[in-house]
Amino acid sequence: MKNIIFSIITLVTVAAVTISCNQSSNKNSDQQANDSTTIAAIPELQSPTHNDTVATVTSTDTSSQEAEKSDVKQAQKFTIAPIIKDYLTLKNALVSDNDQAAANAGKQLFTTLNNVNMKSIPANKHKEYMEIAENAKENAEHIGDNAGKIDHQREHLASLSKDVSDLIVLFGTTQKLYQDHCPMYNDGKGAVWISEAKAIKNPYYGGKMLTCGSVKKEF
Ligand SMILES: [Cu+2]
Repeated sequence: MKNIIFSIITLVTVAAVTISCNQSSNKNSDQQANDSTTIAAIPELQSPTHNDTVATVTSTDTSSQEAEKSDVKQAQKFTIAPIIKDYLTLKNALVSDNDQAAANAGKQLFTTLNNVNMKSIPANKHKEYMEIAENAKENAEHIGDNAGKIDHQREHLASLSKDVSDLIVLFGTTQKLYQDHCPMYNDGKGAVWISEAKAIKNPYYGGKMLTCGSVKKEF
């Protein structure tokens, strides 16, 4: 295995040096510095090949490596789609001034967030995801517990919508989504929400001011 990688590195290094040499036959100290930069970058460049080789060679190997491979698969599969789905149900319940449906959707969203397998999230996004998800869970829980208090549910929607926006920025979305803005909510401080449709339907005022607001961003 090491020999194979070493051979590949050697080949690539030779290729890199050859390219440098073609550019100029004068191998001065600057160029030597360039060459060492190329070499330093090689392990990273080689990693996809390395992984492929490992996967082939160890297909009959230990269960820990099998687990590692399935983690990689899960990481590729992670999507915020189930979170978005529950959020949109909640948001639409508040558009319809339906506090009970909002509470049910809040509970569902809380469960969905709790069921996220952290192993499925790429390691470099763990910390940021955790911070957003903790806040989102608290908002979802309060919305779930406050049927009969729609104004309080809407206060939590304002905070939850920021969390969902952050998740979209962090993980992307395959579904077309809009970030809308209501300038009046919270004593004129304003609030955003995420919508699946371009037409404005304001979840902060519902039937009282259904079309108040505008599209700020498209995802
Ligand atoms: Cu609350």
